[in-house]
Amino acid sequence: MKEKIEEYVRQVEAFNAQTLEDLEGFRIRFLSKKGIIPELFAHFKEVPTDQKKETGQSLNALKQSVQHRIAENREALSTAGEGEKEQSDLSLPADWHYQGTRHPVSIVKNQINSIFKRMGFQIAEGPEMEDDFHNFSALNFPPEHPARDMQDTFFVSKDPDMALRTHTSSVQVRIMETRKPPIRIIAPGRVFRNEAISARAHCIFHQVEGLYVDKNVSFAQMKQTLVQFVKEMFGPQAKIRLRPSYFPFTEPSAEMDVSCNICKGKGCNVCKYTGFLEIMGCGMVDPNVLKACDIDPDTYTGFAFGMGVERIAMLKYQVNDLRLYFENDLRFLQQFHSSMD
Ligand code: 2NL
Repeated sequence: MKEKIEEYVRQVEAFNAQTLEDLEGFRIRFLSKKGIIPELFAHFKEVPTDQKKETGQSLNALKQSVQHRIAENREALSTAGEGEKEQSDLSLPADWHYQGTRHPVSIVKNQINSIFKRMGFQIAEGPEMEDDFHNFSALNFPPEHPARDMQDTFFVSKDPDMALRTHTSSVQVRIMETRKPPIRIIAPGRVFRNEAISARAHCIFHQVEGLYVDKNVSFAQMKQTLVQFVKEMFGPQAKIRLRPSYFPFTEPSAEMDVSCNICKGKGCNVCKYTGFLEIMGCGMVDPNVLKACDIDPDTYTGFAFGMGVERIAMLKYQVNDLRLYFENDLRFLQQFHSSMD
């Protein structure tokens, strides 16, 4: 077997196909199911024990050199003839070069940021991987809350528990821990939830959350802030509606709807004949959250809100399949333009 292998090594080294067909023939001769290499491996068990190590090594080396030769030869064949290409017609127009465009999620996120910036909110950022305290405990999630379940959250490590943040509230907790009121911030960013991907859900999405903590901050101020946001985002005709809701981190809590821009509130299949579309959650910061961040809830109050950027983009652009926002298909992305690019 030793001599046979040596002979094949010489053949492989000397081989140089001029066409892809020859190269394929070479590949079949050595590597196909009934080819030389599998056959040698099949006879390997007959090799005397004291020669097994050496023979095994040279057999593996032969196999590698065949694979290497094929790759090298294929590369040489595909670059052959490039010399001729250089003489192509220089008077032809240049190949089309695609200019990138701002992603629709970025366009909408920038627009949200800029509306709140003009109302005096600062932009805050924080880590995407969070500990249990900043993502859950400080936000008044009880120990057995279902959001802490592995089915809902991407955990990175156990003890200490680290997870990909499920909302950007964790950023606001970090700001409240380190700054004294007045605090007026928005926290835009990526968030992660362990969900099956569908037209309506994605395991990564973008959020903008807002927080205002000071003396005498009221629910009425929250409402007017959000009315102003909606009018700038959707136009001066836009109306809002607040419905009672529940979040662990706010009390009282509300869900906010905006009047449907398609049917102007008359009712259509986009708003399911209600005249309104749900766009965000909001409420007064729960005293337990302020306490967890060392802010005295008897002196200070606050309001907070959160919205999904993709959801706002879906309403604004009437593109109702969430997956399109994550596929990076240029035919989709190039349809969005913004003056804020
Ligand atoms: C939603 C609802 C909401 C908040 C987020 C918040 C943050 C802190 C304290 C209290 Cl630090 N609240 N954020 C409040 C209400 C609702 O988000 O549907 N988001 C997509």
